[in-house]
Amino acid sequence: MDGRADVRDPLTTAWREAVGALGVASRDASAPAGPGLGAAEARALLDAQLESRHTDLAARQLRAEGHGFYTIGSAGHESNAAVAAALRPTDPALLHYRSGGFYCARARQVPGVDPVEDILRGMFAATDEPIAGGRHKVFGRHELAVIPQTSTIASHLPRAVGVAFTIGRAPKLTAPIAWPADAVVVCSFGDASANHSTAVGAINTACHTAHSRLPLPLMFVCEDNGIGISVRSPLGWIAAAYGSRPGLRYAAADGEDPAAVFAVAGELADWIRTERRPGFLHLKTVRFLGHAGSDLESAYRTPEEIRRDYARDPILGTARLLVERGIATPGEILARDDEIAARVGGRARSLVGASQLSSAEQIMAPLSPRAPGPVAVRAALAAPAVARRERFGRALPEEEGGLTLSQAINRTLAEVLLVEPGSLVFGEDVGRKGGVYGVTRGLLAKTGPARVFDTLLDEQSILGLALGAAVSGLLPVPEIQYLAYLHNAEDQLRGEAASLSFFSQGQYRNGMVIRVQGYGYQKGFGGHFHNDNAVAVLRDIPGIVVASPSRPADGAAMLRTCVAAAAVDGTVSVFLEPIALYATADLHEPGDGGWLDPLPGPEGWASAHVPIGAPRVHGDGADVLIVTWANGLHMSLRVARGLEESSGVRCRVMDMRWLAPLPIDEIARHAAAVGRVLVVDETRASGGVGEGIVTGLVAAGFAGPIARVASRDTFIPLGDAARLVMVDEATIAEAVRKLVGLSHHDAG
Ligand SMILES: Cc1ncc(C[n+]2csc(CCOP(=O)(O)OP(=O)(O)O)c2C)c(N)n1
Ligand SMILES: [Mg+2]
Repeated sequence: MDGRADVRDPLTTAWREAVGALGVASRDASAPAGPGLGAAEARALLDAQLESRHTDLAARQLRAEGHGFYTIGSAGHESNAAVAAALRPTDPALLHYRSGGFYCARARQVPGVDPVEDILRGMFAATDEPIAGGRHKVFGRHELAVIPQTSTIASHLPRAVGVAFTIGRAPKLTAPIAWPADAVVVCSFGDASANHSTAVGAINTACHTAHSRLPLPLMFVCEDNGIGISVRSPLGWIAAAYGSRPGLRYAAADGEDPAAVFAVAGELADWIRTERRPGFLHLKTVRFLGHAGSDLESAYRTPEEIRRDYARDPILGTARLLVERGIATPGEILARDDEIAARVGGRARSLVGASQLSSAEQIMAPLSPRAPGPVAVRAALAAPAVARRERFGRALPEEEGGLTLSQAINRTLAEVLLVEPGSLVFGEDVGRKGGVYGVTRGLLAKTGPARVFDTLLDEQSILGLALGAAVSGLLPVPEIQYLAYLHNAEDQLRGEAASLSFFSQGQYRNGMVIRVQGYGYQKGFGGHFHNDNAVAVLRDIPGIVVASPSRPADGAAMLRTCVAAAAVDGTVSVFLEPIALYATADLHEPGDGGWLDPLPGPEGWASAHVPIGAPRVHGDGADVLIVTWANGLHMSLRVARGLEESSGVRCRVMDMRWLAPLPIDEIARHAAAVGRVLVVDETRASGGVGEGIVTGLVAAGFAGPIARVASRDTFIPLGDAARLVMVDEATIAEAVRKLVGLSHHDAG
């Protein structure tokens, strides 16, 4: 680490010996080093590669001494530095964990950034690391347009497609985006990762988009070292799989030949920039030093295999180029290596003991910042009266009288599209058809296809579009057609959307509102997948907001809140809509219109504002507090009326409205006032929302009786049998009676 020959690792020894053995050329040093690669650029390439290599070596050395926390490196992949050199520093980049050479090369294009410092601080989990601040070791920096990634391989590809889609869409939008109009998005990944369904889906979406003649300036870079941890990729697989995909231009280059990489990457980048179509760069590399520091490579590779790769070292390739073209002598190159080794080693040493995150509050601060005041102000903003009149025609929403939940959401989406120029509404069937349940009806016709559009049938790509649009500064409102199908794409929400602000300290945000249609009670229609009532996967995602309106007026107000929070705080909200209540008009009697709400006009939006986490209480009963939401509210209000009439039991019914964060303080306050609590949970008994409510009540010190009714731990069957496994009014009524001592069973 200090550059002395006697402590050099075999890899460094091998390439230095090979460089020492290179003959000295007599060429003119000012001659171009290759097509487009000037002498200065070639030297810069070597520097970036050496910086990356020595941070890897330093990580291993420090780990051996008990310092640092991360040893997955880029050694063998440093030819990706030439890819960075072929792009612009303003081209958004989403990088593979072995793209250290790319990162170092890009940093050279932006004054004032020291990539070695950044990478080392990441390894030490230092609080002053520029992107994640000690929360992870990632390549990321706002000044370099490098968006940080998670460790989930390939999970960044759908977002990369989304960013490219947004750049392509930008000329048709009035809202500005974060990237130059002619930017090319670059995303890199490994050869094993190329098989992940996330990668396959993202690449397919890119091809589908190009085939549809929509612009998508995106360069996929597959850094193919032929292996994924210990599993070899079949020979020739990447070329076979991606060499001739419709709409995707394929180019390949060998990492040991930096001039070729630069030329091929440059030509492909230029083509993507002009044609606005996706390209696939197959970058052939080797992997040195095993998968990570903890990986004993000799368990699955022979020493000969490992040594054979030394000849393909990209740094040796650059050295050869410099020498052959007469740009540098072997001696100069080795001296440069010593210099960079010493600098990196010195910096690494000085960072031992760098300060790390020291409190839970500090760690969590960037997770989900909330500014409720500005959110309330934003949520009350309306488009000018003329624009509204033009959009809605004869009847403004406030002039329509009582509306259903689906109508209220529809009118509010229309208002959002009017007042938030960056907002986009998209998903399967949301455009021409106007949604499976008509919730988005008319939006396409009034707003136009640039901002309201149908997507291809892939939830992962729908969320990827949202992730890309949001990180580019727009305000996506994607729709997932059914809750059951969110599971197909869950990592895009959990791993990507929810974590971006955390891993970038808010430097990158992706505020969005994901509308999801869900829950049961569709009168026996549809079976499990259209009646899915499981929300456990949403409740534990750190930082996200889960909104679930029941009444039409709340649907409107809460949607405005979520949109405003996305814009102001970068909040990621899941807006869970109860399908069974979309068209519900009545509450107690047929024709009573008890589930219709008139919507206020803009002058009433401020007073109708529903802050995140604020529940609504119906009635002031003092016998039992029923805590519920969504379909549970409709059922509980009916039960409450029935019980009051039949036995004088008076319930107070709380509609939580928000499933994350749960309004535990308010629940506990009303529980204390009433004394008995019934939780009516239409989701599953295990992992459902009720568990959180009961735990919260106990933790808050509530000592009165608590009962809970929930749906059964099963999938929902087709037909009338569905009623047998979901909470119903009879079960709710019986639970209330039991709580107040009126139960038939108790009466014996
Ligand atoms: C979704 C997912 N599954 C498994 C892993 C564990 N894992 C980390 S790297 C890796 C191999 C990746 O190989 P490749 O894509 O070829 O990249 P390379 O490390 O060779 O550059 C695996 C299985 C992961 N990070 N993410
Ligand atoms: Mg690999």
